[in-house]
Amino acid sequence: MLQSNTSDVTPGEPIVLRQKSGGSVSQSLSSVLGSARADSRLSGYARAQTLSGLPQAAADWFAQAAARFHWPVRLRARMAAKRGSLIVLEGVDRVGKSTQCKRLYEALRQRGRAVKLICFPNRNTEIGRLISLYLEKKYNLNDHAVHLLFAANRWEQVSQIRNNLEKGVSVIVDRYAFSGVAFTSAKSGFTLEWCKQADIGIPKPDVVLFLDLEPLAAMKRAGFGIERYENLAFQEMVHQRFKELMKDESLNWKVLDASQSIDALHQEIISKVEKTIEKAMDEPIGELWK
Ligand code: Z5A
Ligand code: MG
Repeated sequence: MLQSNTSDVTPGEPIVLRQKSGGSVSQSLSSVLGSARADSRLSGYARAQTLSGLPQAAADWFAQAAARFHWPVRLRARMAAKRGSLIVLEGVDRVGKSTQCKRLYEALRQRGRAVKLICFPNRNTEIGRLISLYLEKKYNLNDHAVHLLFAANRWEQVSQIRNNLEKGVSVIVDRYAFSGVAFTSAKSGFTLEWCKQADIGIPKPDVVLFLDLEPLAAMKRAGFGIERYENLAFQEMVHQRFKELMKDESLNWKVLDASQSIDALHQEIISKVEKTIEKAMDEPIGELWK
């Protein structure tokens, strides 16, 4: 018989399962999962979030086993959990992406959703530090090279994003590959197609919320004009490039009016995101532009 080490489960913490009669849990699970998978993925420990990535037949088996052996309610709930959603916020500079990402993160947490917030560029990695120096105009880089660095900065977080989604955690992303393509292709000599290549295959967003505001209005907001790219003519070109990317109907673009108040925009975002989370939980994780 299986027993767990805890009467309650904190999201993200391992749950230790033991057989009362001696044999390992992985032996017991191997009859369902196949021995290699059970041993390598569980090896005596069952992470509730790992279980959420299982095929339906295995998930059903766990649900039945949980009921039969009276596993704690929250453990059962997490075993039945589905995948999280990848939610991207995009737009030209100063439209309120970071403000809305934070509001969304807090709102989803308060509603009891498992959620992570990340942003690109992630300036905390080695690649990100180089990008940051470039944006602050302290370091010059070839335009092709810096484009590839922005893409590499996303690839270095792909497994973390995927792991979170698989264990039922939704991931909010402040700028993604669309910024990469829009900003580089706004420079002369770059096509959208060339710019997309380096990001082909990263996790596909379940929704891309485009905060739409004319660059002239955005540049009147606080903080505009400090870094590289922050000038009106360039931002207008970037805005055009985003519009071209939005023609891709294989992606779930939602265009939102970013001139409205922070609260009104937040309400619109949360309602779209709740629908996305409910819908995406039963779908496989996609690969961008593949
Ligand atoms: N870049 C690239 O080239 N390639 C890539 O692959 C990627 C990025 C990922 C740095 O980005 C640069 O990198 C960026 C694109 C390029 N280039 N530029 N220029 P960043 O994300 O680090 O940039 P940032 O400094 O955070 O600015 P931002 O993201 O553009 O701003 P925002 O996040 O959209 O806005 P905010 O910080 O939330 O709000 C700005 C101000 O407006 C602030 O004072 C708010 O209080 C105010 N605000 C927000 N919402 C409202 C509303 N609704 N009404 C009135 N005022 C508001
Ligand atoms: Mg921002």
